[in-house]
Amino acid sequence: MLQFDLLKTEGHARRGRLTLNHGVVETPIFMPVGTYGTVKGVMPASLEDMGAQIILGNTFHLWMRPGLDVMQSFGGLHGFEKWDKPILTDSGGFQVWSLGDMRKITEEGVHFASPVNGDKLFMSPEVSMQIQTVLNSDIVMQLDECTPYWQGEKNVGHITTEAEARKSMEMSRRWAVRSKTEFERLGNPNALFGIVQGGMFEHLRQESLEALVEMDFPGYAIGGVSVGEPKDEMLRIMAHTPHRLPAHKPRYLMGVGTPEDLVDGVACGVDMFDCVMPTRNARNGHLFTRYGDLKIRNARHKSDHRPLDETCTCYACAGRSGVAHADGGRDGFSRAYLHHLDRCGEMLGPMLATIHNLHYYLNLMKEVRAALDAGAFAAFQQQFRSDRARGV
Ligand code: PRF
Ligand code: ZN
Repeated sequence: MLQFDLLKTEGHARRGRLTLNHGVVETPIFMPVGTYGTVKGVMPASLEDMGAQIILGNTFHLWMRPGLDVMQSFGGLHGFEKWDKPILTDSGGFQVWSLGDMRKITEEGVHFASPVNGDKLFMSPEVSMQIQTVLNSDIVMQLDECTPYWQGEKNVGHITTEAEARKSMEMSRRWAVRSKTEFERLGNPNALFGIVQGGMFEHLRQESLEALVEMDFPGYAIGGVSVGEPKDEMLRIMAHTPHRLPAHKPRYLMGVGTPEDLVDGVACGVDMFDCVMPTRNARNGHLFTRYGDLKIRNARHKSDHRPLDETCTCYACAGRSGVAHADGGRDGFSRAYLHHLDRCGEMLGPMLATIHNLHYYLNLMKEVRAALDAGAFAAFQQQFRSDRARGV
C-alpha cells in the first residue's frame, strides 16, 4: 500500500507526505543506500538519530548473499537488518548491468555468472518480483535496463544512438508490464514503481513515461541519468521528465547526486533521491558541508581545532548534545582528529565521516522541506548556492 499527499507546491517543487506499510516519509527525501542490508559503517540507531526515514536495499546483492532462504526465515529484510522504518529495494537491473562482460541481456531476462561463486544465474522481471516479495520492501522497483551514455568503454565506444536508446527503452517498457503482472500475481502488499528510461532523448522519455502512466503505477522513477553523461545533459533530462509525471504520485530520481543536484532536482519536481555519494565519498575522506566540500586527507587540517561544519549538529561535529555551548565550543570532533584517524586507517574515521555526510544530506532535505512549507524555496536555493560557494 502507498498513499501520497501533496501538501504544497512552489513552481515545480513539491512538499509531500508518503505513507507506506512501515511508516510515513516526509518528502522531498534523501534515502541512504544500504546495498547489503547495511548502510556501510552506520548502526540503525545512528540512522534514526540522523532522521533517516527510509533506506535502500538491493535485490541483486541480497539474492547473492545471504540468499532467499535466509531472508525468508527472517520474514524479510526489516527483521534481518533490524530496521523497522520503510525500505525501498532496487530491482537488480542496474546492478546486473554493471557486471559488464559477465552478463548477457536478452528479452527474457539477464543471464550472468554469480560474482560470488561463478554459478550460472538468471534474473528476469518475474525473478526480481519474487525476490523483492520475499524481502518485503515497502517500495519495489520494476526490472529495467539502465541505458548507458556510452556503448562500450568510455571514449572508446560510442555515445548511445537514438535507435539503441529506443530499443532499450522499449524493452524496459515490456519488462514493466511483466513486473506488474508478476507483482500482482504474487499478491505483494507493497508498492511497485515504474522506471522511465529513454537515454538522452526527450521524445523517448516522453513515450516511456506515457506508457508507464497508462499502466497506473503508484509511483514513478527516472532511471538512466548520472550514467556517464556530461552535467548539462543530466540537467536537461532532469528538467524534462519529473514535472510531466502525474502530480499526485511520488517521483524518484535514481542514483543522483551531489547536494546541488538534489536541490536542482527538487526544483524540477523530484520527491525522492538516493545516491552512494555521501557514504562512499565519506570513506574516501570527501566531506560535504554547508560551505563547500572538504578533503580531510589534506595536510592543512593537521592541527585544525574546528569541527567539519560549525553549523552541523551531527555526532561528529557536535557530539551527543548536538549543540554549541555558551562559549561557542562543541563536544564534537576536530578536523585535526578526523585527519589523524584517516592517516592511521582507524575505523572510527570513515564511521564519523559517514555520519557527518549522511546527516548533511538528510538535513539539507529537511531544510528544503522547511523552505517549501514556508513558501520560500526560491530564496532557499539562492542562499544554498552562495553558502556552498563560500568555501570551508
Ligand atoms: N535503474 C535502476 N536502478 C538505478 C538506475 C537505473 O536506471 C540508476 C541510474 N542512475 C541508478 N540506480 N533500476
Ligand atoms: Zn557534522
